[in-house]
Amino acid sequence: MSSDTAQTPAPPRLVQSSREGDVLVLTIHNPPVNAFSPGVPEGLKAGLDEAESDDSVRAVVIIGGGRTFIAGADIKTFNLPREQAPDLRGTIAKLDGFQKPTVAAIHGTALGGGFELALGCSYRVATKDAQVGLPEVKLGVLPGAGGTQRLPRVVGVQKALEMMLSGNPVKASQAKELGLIDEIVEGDLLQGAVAFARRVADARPLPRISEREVEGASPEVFAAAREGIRKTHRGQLSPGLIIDLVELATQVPFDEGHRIEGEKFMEAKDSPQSRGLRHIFFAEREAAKIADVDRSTPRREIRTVGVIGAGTMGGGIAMNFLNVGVPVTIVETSQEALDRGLGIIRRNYENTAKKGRLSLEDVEKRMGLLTPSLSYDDLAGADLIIEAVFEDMAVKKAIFAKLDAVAKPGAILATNTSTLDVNEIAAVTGRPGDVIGLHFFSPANVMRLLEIVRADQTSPEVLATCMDLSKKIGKVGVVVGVCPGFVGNRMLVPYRDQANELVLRGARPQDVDAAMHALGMPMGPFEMGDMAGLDIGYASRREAAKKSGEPMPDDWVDRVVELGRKGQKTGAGVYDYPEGRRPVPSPLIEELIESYRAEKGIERREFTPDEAMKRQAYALMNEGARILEEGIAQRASDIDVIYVFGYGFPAYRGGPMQYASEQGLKNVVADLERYGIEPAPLLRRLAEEGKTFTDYDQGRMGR
Ligand code: T1G
Repeated sequence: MSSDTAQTPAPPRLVQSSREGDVLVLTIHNPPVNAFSPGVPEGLKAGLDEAESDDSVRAVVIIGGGRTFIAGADIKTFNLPREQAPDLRGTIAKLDGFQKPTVAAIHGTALGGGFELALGCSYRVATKDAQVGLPEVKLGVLPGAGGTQRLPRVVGVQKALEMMLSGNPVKASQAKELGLIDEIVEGDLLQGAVAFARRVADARPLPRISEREVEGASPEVFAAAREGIRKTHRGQLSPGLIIDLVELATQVPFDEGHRIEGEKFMEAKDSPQSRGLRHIFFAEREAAKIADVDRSTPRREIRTVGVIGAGTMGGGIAMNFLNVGVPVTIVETSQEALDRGLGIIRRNYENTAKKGRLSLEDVEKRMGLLTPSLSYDDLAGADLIIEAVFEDMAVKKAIFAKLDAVAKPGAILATNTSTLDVNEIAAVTGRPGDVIGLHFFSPANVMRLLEIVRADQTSPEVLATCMDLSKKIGKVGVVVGVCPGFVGNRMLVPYRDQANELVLRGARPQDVDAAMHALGMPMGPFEMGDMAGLDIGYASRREAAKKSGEPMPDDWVDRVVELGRKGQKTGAGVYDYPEGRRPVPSPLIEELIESYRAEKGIERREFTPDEAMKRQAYALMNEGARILEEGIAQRASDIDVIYVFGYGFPAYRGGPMQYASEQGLKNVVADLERYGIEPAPLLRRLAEEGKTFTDYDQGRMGR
C-alpha cells in the first residue's frame, strides 16, 4: 500500500481473551450494550484463531462484559459502506465451521445479531433472567446474519415466524424449552459456562444448527402468516421478506438460503422504512436528554403521588403509578365522583386480569395502593401532585393556590393541562420552580407519550426528576415549551385546517381520511374528530375567538356540530355510525358540504390521493418547523417522537419531520408553494441549504 494512502485507523480492541485452564474465554467489552461494533468481529476472530492454534485449548466460551451479552448489530453502522460494516456474517461463519466446541454464555439480552452469533455457536447457556430474540423487524430489517435460516431449524416454522414477526424476546426458561438454550446456569455465569464447556469438550460431532432440517412447514402456515402481517404490519416491507426467507429455508440448502438472506437484508436496510424506524429508535432515546440540564442534576425521590380529579384522565394517570408500586392519594370534590373514579380504575384492572395479563392478587395489590380522599390535606405528604381536572384556567389556578398552601416543601406540582399556559398557573404559587406540566394522552394508562411541559421557571431538578419518572412509569417523555397546545395539539390545528380545506375545495371526507391511511395512520382527521368529539374543537375555537375579539369562526364542520352531530358519542358526526364505531359516509353531510360550497361560491376541484396526503402531512411538518424555530421543541426528532407515540404517525415513516426529510425539503417547499401554503422560514432555509431536519438537529445539538 503506498505510503500516502490514508490508513483506516485500526478498530479499538473490544474483545479480551483469557484462559480458564483448558477453556479460552472471549469477553466482549463494548458498553453500554456490547453492540457488534467495529472491533468486536476482529477481536472474536483473533480469539478463535488463538484457540484453534493452541492444542491446550479444548473449548471456547464467548461472554459479554458488563450488563449484557451482545445486544445486536451496532445500528449506528447501518449507514456505513458494506466493506466498512462489522463482519457479523463472517464471524458467525467462522464459528459455524470451528472445530472445537464454542459456548455462548448469555446474560442480559442476546438480541438480533447477538443472538444470531449465539446460534452460530455449538452451545448456548444463560442465566435465568436472560432474554433472547430477533427484534430486527422493529427496525424495518430482518435477521441478516443467519437468523432466518437457523431459528426455524431449532424451533420450527410457526414459532420462528412468531418470534421474528413480533420481534419480541423470550425468557431463558422458554428459550430452553424451545431448544434455543442448552442450560440455565445458576450462580456465576462464567464458571457455569466453563464447566459446561469442559463437559462437552470431547463431544463429537459438534452440533451445528445449520445442518438441521426445518420442521413444521405447510402452505397453510405461510398463508396465515402473510394474512396476519396485512393487519399487524400494514404497508411494511421487512415482515414479508422474513416470511419469504423462512419459506426458503424449507426449500433450499442452508448456504443458499443464507446467501439470499444477506441480499434481502441489504434491500430492507436501505429502505426508507428502515431509516424511519431506526430514526425513531434513536429519537426516542435522544428525547430523554435535556440539552441544558446536566445528567448529574440531583433528582427528587418520588415515593408517593397525589392526583386531583378522578375522571378519565385522573384515573388513568393514577394507574400509571399504581402499576409500578407507587402509592397514590386521589382527591375529588364529591364522594360520588370518587366512587365512580375508583370503580373505573378497578374495572380497568379487572378487564386486564380477564385477559390474563394481570392476576387478581395484583389487582388487589394495586387497588390497595390507592387512597381516595375528599380533602387536599391528605396531599400534604405527597412528593408529586398531578392536577387532572377540566380545562378551565380559573379552576386550575384555584387548585394550585390551594396546593401551594397544603403541599410540603419540595413537592412537585404538575398540571395535566393539554393546552393552557403553565406559566400562568405557576404564577399563582410561591414556588414556580416546582411547577411543571405533565401532559398525558388519553387513555393515560395506555398511551406512551408524555409531554413534559417546561415552564419559564421550572427548575432543572424538577425537569430531570420528571424525565426519569416518565421512564419509570413506561412513558416516552418529551420536553416541550409553553404555547397553546404545546407541540402535539398545536400541530393538529393546521393539520385539521388543511383537512377541512381539502373538503371545502372538493375532496370528500373519506378521501381525506383515506389519504392518511395510505400514509400509515390508523385514523384520518375526520375519523379522529368524530371519535374525540367535534364539539370540543367547536367550543375551543369559539372561546378563543371571544377572548381575542376575532369574528366567530364559520366552517362547514361547525355546521355539522350545529346539527347536533358531535361524532361517535351522538351516533353521527362527519360520518354516520349505524353500527357502533364503524364510520359510514353520510349523504346528509355530502349535501351540507355541497350547499356550503355553493354558499361560499367555491368551484369544486379534484385532488389526487398523493396531494391530499402531502397537504396534510406537510401541514404537520410545517408547524413543526415553526415550533422548532420558537424553541418550543428541542429537536425535530422530538417532534417525530411526539407524533409516533402520541398520535399514531407510522413509525416506519419516522415521524412528520423525518418523512419530509425523506421527500427532500426542496421538493417539500415546491409542493407547499404549489398548494398555496407558506413554508415556515426554517423549512425554507434548510431546503435552500440542501439540508434535512436531522442536519438541523445535529447542528443544534452539536453532535
Ligand atoms: N446499536 C447501537 N446502539 C445501541 C443498540 C444497538 N443495537 N442498542 C442500544 N443502543 C444504545 C442506545 O441508543 C442507548 O444509547 C444505549 O445503547 C442504551 O440503550 C444483522 C441487523 C438492548 C434492550 O434491536 O432493544 O442485529 O442513548 O437506552 O433501556 O440481524 O437498547 O445511551 O446514547 O435502550 O437498557 C438488533 C436494540 C439490532 C436491540 C437495552 N438489536 N436495543 O435497553 O438501554 S439489528 C436490537 C434495545 C441486528 C442483525 C441485525 C435496548 C436494550 P444512548 P437503551 P435499555
